[in-house]
Amino acid sequence: MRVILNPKQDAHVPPGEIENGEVIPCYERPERLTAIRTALEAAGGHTFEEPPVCAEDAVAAVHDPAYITYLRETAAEIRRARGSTPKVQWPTVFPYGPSPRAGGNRALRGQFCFDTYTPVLGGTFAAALGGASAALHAAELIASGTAKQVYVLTRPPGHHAERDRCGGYCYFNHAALVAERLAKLGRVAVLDLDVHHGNGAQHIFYDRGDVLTVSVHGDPAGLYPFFSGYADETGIGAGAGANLNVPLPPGTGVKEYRPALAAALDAVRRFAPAFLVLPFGADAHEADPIGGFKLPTGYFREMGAAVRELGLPTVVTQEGGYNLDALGPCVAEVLRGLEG
Ligand code: SP5
Ligand code: ZN
Repeated sequence: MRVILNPKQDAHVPPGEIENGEVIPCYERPERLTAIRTALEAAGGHTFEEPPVCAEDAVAAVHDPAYITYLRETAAEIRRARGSTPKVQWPTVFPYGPSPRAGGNRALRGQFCFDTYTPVLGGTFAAALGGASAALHAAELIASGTAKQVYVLTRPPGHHAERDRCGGYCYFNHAALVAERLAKLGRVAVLDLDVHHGNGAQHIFYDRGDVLTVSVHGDPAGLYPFFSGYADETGIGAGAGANLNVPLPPGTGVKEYRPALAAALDAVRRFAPAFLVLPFGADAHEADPIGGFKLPTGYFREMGAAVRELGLPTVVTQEGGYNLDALGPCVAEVLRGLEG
C-alpha cells in the first residue's frame, strides 16, 4: 500500500501525561511510528513517501482559525522560552459559566483543550501540521484517482481533535480533513475502529448529511473520552441519522466485535458513500495497556478484509495503539486484509 508519512512526527515528544494529578510516562510516543514502519517494511509490499507541507488554510477546512493560531503561537512562544520557563504548557482551568470568555494564554490553554493528556510543546504545531499534510496528500491521491487505498502513517493521532479543541493526544483531525476534502466529490463515510470513540469527526460532521460518521468503541460509560460515544447520539438537522455509535463492553473479544463491525459496515453500505475514511487504532488489541478489549493480532486481518468488502476508495489514518510489540503487527494485518 502507499504509505504517507508525517515528516515531522518526532518534533512532538511530550515529557509525560497527567493522570489523576500525577505525571506518568506517555503512552503516545515517537517509537510508535517507528514500530509500525518497521513492521510494514518487514511485511513488504508497502511504499513510503513524505508529503509536501500544507498551508495552514488547508487545516482551517475543519478547524477554527483561532485554535490553529493558538497552537502556532503557543508552540512559537515555548521555543522562545529561556531559563526556568517550562518547555511545555498544560491546561489548568477549563471554560465554565454561562458566558465563558478567554483572553490570556492561561485561559486559552483550557479553552482549546479538553483534558490533561494533550500538552503543547515547541514542536507540537510543526508535528501536527506534518500530520495534516500527510492526510491531505492522501486525500488528493484518492481524489485524483491516482490511488485506491492509502495509509497515513502519522502521530500524534487525530481522531479526538474537535473543531476548536485538542484532546486524547490529538491536535489536528486527520480523518476529518480527508473526509472534508473528499466530500467535495461525493458522499463520505468515516468508520472509526480505534478502541476509543471517534468524537472529533462526530463533532465536526454532526449536522451534516453528506458525511456519515460511524464508530465502534469501548463503552464511554467506563472508557475515555467518557462524554461522547453513546448509542443515542445520532446526528442533528441535516445530519440526523448520519451518526452511528456502537459502544461495546470492556473485555470485548472477537465474538462480540465481529457482529458489531458487521452492523457498522451495514450502516456504511446503506449510506452508499463514494469514499471511505478509516481512522484505525490498534488499541483494541488484547495486549493494549489502556484499551480493555481482547482482540488477538490475527483478527486484524479479518477486520481489514471485512472493510475491503465495501469496495470503496479508502484512506486509513493511524490513530491509537500503545503496546509497542502489538502495534506494528496489527497495522500490517489490517492493511493486508484491506489489500486482499
Ligand atoms: C488516540 C487515542 O487512542 N487516544 C486515547 C487517549 C486516552 N488517554 C487516556 C489514558 C488513560 C490512562 N489511564 C491509565 C489506566 C491504565 N490501566
Ligand atoms: Zn484510542
